[in-house]
Amino acid sequence: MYTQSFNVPDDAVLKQVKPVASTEPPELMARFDARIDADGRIEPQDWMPEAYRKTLVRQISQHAHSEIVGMLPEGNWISRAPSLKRKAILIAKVQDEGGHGLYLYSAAETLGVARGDLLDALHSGKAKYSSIFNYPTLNWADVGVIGWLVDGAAIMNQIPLCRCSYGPYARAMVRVCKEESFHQRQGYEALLVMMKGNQAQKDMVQDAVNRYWWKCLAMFGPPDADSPNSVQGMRWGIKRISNDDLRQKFIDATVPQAKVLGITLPDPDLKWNEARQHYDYGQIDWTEFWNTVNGNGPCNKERLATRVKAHNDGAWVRDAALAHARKQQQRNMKEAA
Ligand code: BYC
Repeated sequence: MYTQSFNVPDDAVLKQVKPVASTEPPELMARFDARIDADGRIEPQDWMPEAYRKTLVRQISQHAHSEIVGMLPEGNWISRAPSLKRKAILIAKVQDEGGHGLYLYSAAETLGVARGDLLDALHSGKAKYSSIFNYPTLNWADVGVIGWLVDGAAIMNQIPLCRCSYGPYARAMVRVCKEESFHQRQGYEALLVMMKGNQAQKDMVQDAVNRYWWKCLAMFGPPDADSPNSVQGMRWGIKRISNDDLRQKFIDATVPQAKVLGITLPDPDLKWNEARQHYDYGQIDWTEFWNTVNGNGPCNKERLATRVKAHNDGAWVRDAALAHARKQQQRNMKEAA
C-alpha cells in the first residue's frame, strides 16, 4: 500500500526556501548550503551549523521516544491477543518498535548527545513524543486500527524521511519503513478478518476507527501555517513534504481502504473534490491536540509512569551488559599483550 518509491518533489521544495541568515563561519556555511542545494547527504564527521544539529537532535530523539512509548498501548494486548497467531504477530511488531527506538537513539548519538540524557528528558516529561500514544487501547480492534491507521500515518510521514539530508537518520528510516509496512498490513488484515465476523466484532472495529481517526490526522503535526519548524526543516532537506500535504496524502490513500473494509470514517465533511483531485475533510480539534502534547491527554501520566518503571526495572540488564563488555575488553587486552 505504501512503497519506498513514493514520489517526493523535493527539488522544488528546497529551491523555494532561501538559506537562512546565520552567524556561523560564512565559508563553512556556504559549503553546507551548497551540499543541501545539491541534495547531498550530511554525515556525522561533516561540519554542520549548530541549529541544524539541534533540530535533528530534537526531531530524531522525539521520534525515538515515540517508538518506545508506542510499544505500550499495543504491549497491553499481548497477553490478551485472541489467538496464538495474533499473539506472535503482535509480539514481533512491538519488538520491532523497540528496535526502531534503538536505531533512532543511535542516529541521535552520532550528533554528539548521550542516550542517557535523551532518556532523562523523556522520563522527566521535558521531551515530546507522538500525541497518538496518549490514548487508551480499549478493545482488540484498537490493535488492528493502530496497525492500519497509526502505522499507516507513520509510513506516510517516514517515507520522505528516507531521503532526509542527514545520512544516519535517512538510512535508519529505510529499514523502519519496511517494517512499518508489515505493521500496517497486519493491522489491516486483522480488521478485514473482524469485519467478516459477527455484528459485535464489526461494531468493535467501527468504534475503534471512530476513536482513532481524528487523532491519526493530528499525528502529522499542526497546520503548515502554525508549524514553527517547517520552513527551516524544509530548507535543510530534513522535511520533504509539509504537514498538511502529508495529511492530505494519508486521507486520500485511506478512504478507499476504508471502503474495502466496510467501515465509515467519522467525518461528515469527507468528500471527493473533483477540482482539487483530493478529499475535502472536516476540522481537526487542535485544542485537544495541544492539550495532549502538553501532557494532559487521557494516558500521558500512565505512559510516562510505565516507561520510567520499565527503565528502572531494566537497570540490572544494562549493568550486566556493561560488566560483560568490560570483562571482554580486559580479556582482549590481555590476549593482545
Ligand atoms: N505529537 O513545527 P512542527 C510510530 C510538535 S512513531 C507530539 O510542525 P516539526 C509508531 C513538534 O515536535 C511516529 N508533538 O514540528 C511507533 C513541535 O514541538 P517542538 C513518530 C508534535 O518537527 C509505535 C511542535 O509540535 N514519528 O510510527 O517540523 C507504534 C510544532 O510542530 C506532533 C515521528 O516522530 C505530534 N503528533 O514537525 C506504532 C516522525 N506534531 O519540538 C507507530 C519524525 C508536532 O518545537 N518527526 N508536534 O517543541 C517529524 O516528522 C516531525 O517532527 C513532525 C513535526 C511532523 C512530527
